Amino acid sequence: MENIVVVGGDGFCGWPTSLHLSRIGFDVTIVDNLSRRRIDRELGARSLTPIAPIAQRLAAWKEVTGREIGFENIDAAQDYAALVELLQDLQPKAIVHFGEQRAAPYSMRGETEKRYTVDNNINATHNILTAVAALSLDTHVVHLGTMGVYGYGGDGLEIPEGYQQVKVTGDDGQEFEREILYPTNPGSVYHMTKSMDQLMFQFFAKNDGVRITDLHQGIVWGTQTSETKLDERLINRFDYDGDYGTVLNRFLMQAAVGHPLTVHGTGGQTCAFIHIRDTVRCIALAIANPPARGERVVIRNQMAETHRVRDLAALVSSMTGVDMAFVDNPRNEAAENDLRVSNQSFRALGLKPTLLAEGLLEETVDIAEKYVDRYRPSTIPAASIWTKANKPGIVKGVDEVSFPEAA
Ligand code: NAD
Ligand code: USQ
Repeated sequence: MENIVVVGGDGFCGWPTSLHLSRIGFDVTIVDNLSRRRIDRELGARSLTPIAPIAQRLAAWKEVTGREIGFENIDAAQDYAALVELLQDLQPKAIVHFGEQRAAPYSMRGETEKRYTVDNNINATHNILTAVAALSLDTHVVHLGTMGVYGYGGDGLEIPEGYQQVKVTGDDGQEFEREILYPTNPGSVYHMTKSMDQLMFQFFAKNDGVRITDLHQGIVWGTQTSETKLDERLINRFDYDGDYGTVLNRFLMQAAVGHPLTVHGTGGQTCAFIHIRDTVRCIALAIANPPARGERVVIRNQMAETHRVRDLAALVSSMTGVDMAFVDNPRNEAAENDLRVSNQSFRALGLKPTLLAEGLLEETVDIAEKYVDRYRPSTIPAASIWTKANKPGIVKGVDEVSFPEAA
């Protein structure tokens, strides 16, 4: 049986991935320091869905399927010796690396959170790569990166999968061809750490021959997979608070309680999305299709479709009858952007993604409305402000806002 280590396997993407990989026959060991649960307590937030403690989750999985998933409470950024010992012992076929602080707003709260995000994310990635190289393992490192490394200032150029052919003109007018990492343009300290991860991957692939796949993932929506649905103790987390709640989850939760949908600015930001069921499938596909030793880092864009924030709000509003509110944008981001992204790589591997239109109702009825009693109103405001010039969100009437491209 082949071992897979899932770093961050107690989190939103990591938990359903661990279950799926276990179900398809891998021996899975989760490495997680449970920092995400700690941050929830720090913020006074909690998942809308009642997630069980990790020990109960694992016991339930064994009870329901007869399969065992191991768990090690290791901080991948700080407990290097423990990480090395585990990898030496397991000699995993792959390490799936989800173990980073992933909220852009949390990473912009203040000095403490900025420094924590950089320390945690950079060290975790570097420790994993250093350990794999030092132990001379043939392990495939599969990292969850983000579409945000490309920036969201797009003007319609299709974003390629990680690399870009360029021509550089030399002093004497001669043209040189180069293939470079697509220029990064991070929009938060969190996204900046993902840009920095890319350079570490490039170096360790070149210098140590580490086999690496970097998945540039869009915003993940949806909650449940076929595995997490098997028993309520296996339920996945659903974040809707101002730091960790992603935009669609926030709108769905707000609609369930009749709170106006908090559209930032004019809602002209276009973002990439993928359902959690497809995240899980993509990771299995990435594991099954590793780069050869010595090959450059494989970069795959892991997204299904793009949507403009105000269109999402309008969709949720039309489904539920709850109004949209246009609030001052707490972020420093382009007010309007186009986004076209290539996702050829996963489509060529056979991915047929779930689209928003197919899953939205299930999400509303089975999650937002079902667990509405667990909602904490105090966690709705987005309290993290990108730059000092920005003021906290003020709800404006729809009539006060101009819509450059409004339908
Ligand atoms: P999450 O916060 O729910 O899960 C991350 C998990 O990693 C948590 O369980 C946390 O306790 C653990 N962790 C963090 N630092 C660790 C450390 N130093 N050592 C051990 N464990 C540690 O986040 P998520 O939504 O599951 O995201 C997982 C990964 O996918 C992240 O790297 C994120 O950047 C990426 N990603 C997420 C999304 C999304 O929409 N959720 C989109 C694109 C990319
Ligand atoms: N937004 C609103 N109203 C809200 C919340 C968000 O209008 O109440 C807007 C934001 O201003 C932003 C967009 O919605 O323009 C997306 O914000 P988000 O919080 O849903 O997503 P983001 O901050 O980009 O981060 C999430 C994950 C992160 C992942 C990233 C993928 O938290 O881990 O890397 O999505 S991507 O966006 O492709 O970079």
